[in-house]
Amino acid sequence: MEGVIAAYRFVHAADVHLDSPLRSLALRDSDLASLVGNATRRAFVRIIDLCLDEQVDALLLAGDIYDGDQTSMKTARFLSEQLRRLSEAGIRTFIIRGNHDASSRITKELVFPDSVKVFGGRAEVVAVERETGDFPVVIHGLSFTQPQAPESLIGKYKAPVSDAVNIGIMHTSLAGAPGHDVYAPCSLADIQKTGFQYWALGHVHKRMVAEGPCTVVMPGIPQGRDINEAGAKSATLVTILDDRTVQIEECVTSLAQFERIGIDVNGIEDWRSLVGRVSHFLEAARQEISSDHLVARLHLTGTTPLAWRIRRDIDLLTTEAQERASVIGACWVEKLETSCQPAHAIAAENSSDPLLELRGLIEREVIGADAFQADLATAADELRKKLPAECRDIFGADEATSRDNLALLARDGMEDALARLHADQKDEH
Ligand SMILES: [Mn+2]
Repeated sequence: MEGVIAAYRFVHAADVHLDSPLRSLALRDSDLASLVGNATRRAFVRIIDLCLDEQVDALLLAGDIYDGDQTSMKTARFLSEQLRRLSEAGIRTFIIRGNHDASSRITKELVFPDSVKVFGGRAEVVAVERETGDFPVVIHGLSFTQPQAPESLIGKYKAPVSDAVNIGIMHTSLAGAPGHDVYAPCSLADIQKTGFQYWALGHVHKRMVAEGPCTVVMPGIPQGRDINEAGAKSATLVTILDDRTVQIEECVTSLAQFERIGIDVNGIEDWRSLVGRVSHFLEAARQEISSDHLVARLHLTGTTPLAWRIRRDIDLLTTEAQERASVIGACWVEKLETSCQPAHAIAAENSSDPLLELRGLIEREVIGADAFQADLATAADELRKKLPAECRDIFGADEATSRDNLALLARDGMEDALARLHADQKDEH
């Protein structure tokens, strides 16, 4: 159309981690395992579908398409097929590599359609083809070739092209994010000072958006892989309007979303009502989510005379919750936890119940004792040595967190043991 300046539109995604292996041992249910196992691919298909539906100009992938050196040729072929769908629709793809792609040899061998630009180890700026009269758009990219990048990469990018809309793609841990390796660290302020209009970031799996003269987006992983990547996950649809202002829209891509659900069972006295309450919370959570499937971790709290039984029969309650979930549909329970307290434990300080006395004794004399703490730390160290490198933060990444978590585990162990003793005591009567 004459006289009308065309907007520039693209989808920005990152950290697809295609075919990432299942990380949760809790996913023992084979149907759930296959759902979550295929979800990274299906989320990626959704990203491609979004590009096609919205007829965008390009797809920007800001690193970690693959999950690491285990990537198979099958995964690479899947990626190539999907990108060909874009190519056939005249949509370009711009890719940088992330720390997880660096160790994958296949990325380097695979031949993509011509419409796909994979940035190399030197910063480059690519001018996008536009109609005469449209504002010029350039895309800056850089793939760091090593799995570690201890220094900021911002300085390596080229200066903004004057008069053009400058879009940068970068893989970075920003100022640091818990659970993520430090990678090309830099501050948000430094990024905003570059004079670019949009920065397409990747690496941190949690979404972050900063708007202003320079829009900076970390879209997060498009499909969570375990409870630590909970919530709906997305890609970002970006429109640069004819006046060059940037508009963003979050588009959900996750097929299944992990959620922690706290369930207050305070005052519930019979098993049937308990299952009813759990089912009610599951159904409400299922209604609320924006992904197709809910994968729930349930945590029961409150004071109830069922506290002992919940703890002792947690496997049965988990199975009941899973059955309710399957009736609700597209709903799964990956784990059920309890921190419920028995009603009388609080009131009966001077009770003659030997188990309550024992509980008080353990709490007062054992759990807090230095000797016990030391034994616990030694046992944890022994266990940690036997674990693969990626699991060594199992009790926490630093000493204080680790100590707190071990204390929680010790308390949990005490409750488990008491629940068993309580059940045996009942059986004798
Ligand atoms: Mn990364």
